Amino acid sequence: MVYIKSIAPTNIAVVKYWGKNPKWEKYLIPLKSSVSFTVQDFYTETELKANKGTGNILFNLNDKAITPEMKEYEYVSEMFGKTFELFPNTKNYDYDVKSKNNFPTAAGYASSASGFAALARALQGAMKELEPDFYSKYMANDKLLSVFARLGSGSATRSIPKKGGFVMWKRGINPKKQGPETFKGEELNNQIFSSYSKTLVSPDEWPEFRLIYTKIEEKEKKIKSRPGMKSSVQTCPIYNDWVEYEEKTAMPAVIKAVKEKDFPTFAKLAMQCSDGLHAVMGYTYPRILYLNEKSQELIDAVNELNAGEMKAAYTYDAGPNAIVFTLEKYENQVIEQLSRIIPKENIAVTRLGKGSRITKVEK
Ligand code: 2P0
Repeated sequence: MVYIKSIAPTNIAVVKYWGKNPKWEKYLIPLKSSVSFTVQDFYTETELKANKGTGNILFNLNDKAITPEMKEYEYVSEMFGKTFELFPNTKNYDYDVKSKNNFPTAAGYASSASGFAALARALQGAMKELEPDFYSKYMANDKLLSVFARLGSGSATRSIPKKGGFVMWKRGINPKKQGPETFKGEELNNQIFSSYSKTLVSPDEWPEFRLIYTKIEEKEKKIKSRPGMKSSVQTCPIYNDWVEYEEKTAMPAVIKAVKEKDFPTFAKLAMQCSDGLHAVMGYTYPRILYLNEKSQELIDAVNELNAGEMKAAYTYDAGPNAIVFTLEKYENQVIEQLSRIIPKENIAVTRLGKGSRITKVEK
């Protein structure tokens, strides 16, 4: 038996992921690259026990047993299924997994990202103890681990890199390329492993950077990201243009602005990328709408604040809650402005943090 405890932070995308390559859907290969910030204070802690066995899984989320008929169980067992396929020695064990988030699940905060990253990190830790040869050959490398996390949930790949900070998830396979049926063995693995995450800017390179969480609504979202993005890929008429523009123009510009710590340029691009995502959602049939009236009020408040000088940028994912990016020197002013719309107790400030890691090992 081995007991591993791991931790993985959530991450907030600036250039968003919203759609899988239909030919490579099984392996969660995205249609475009994305970049995100690793969050310091919101994370998942996972405890994993592995015993000799045949790949049976027990899963507990936030102190609740997750049973096979539940959606969460389907996601977790799918991830294990693909892991058993790509990393066969992992199937020689039974797993007992307990996962806990320190923030609300499924309210537009990326809990699947930190959850699957923590699980992948814990499984890697277990293999290091139980199957050292297999581990050093196939699982020691964090690039591979980021692929492993991706098999659970796309955005989880961005929570893996140990350094955290500003992370890029490379698309890998070009959407024009053929599907998995045309590749075999090692060649197939090379394709699957071509889409991975790495840190571009570590947290200590931009210590003044702040992320402000605003809780507008705590309800679970109506449309889950997975079917939502699939519907956008299938029906949104501007989808391919959006991918092309972000891949070739917006993302390189965001990366340059973050590397140069050019906040005004970054802030404008960040808001446009968020608006671009919600435009794609709005042009999906049936229309996907995550923002509500309060979300729009917050957008107006941020624009008002930015009238003279760029001080803040909002970003929205699959929910009505905004994350606002700012710098330490503007923090109080931004909070003041936001608190006209949202009670102060629903505003939380955090900064850039480290990525996933093992915190305890017992044999
Ligand atoms: C992102 N989102 O880049 C985008 C922005 C939501 C909006 O990644 O199907 O939970 O498990 O790969 O990772 C949410 O999608 O979806 C997401 P799956 P995931 O952060």
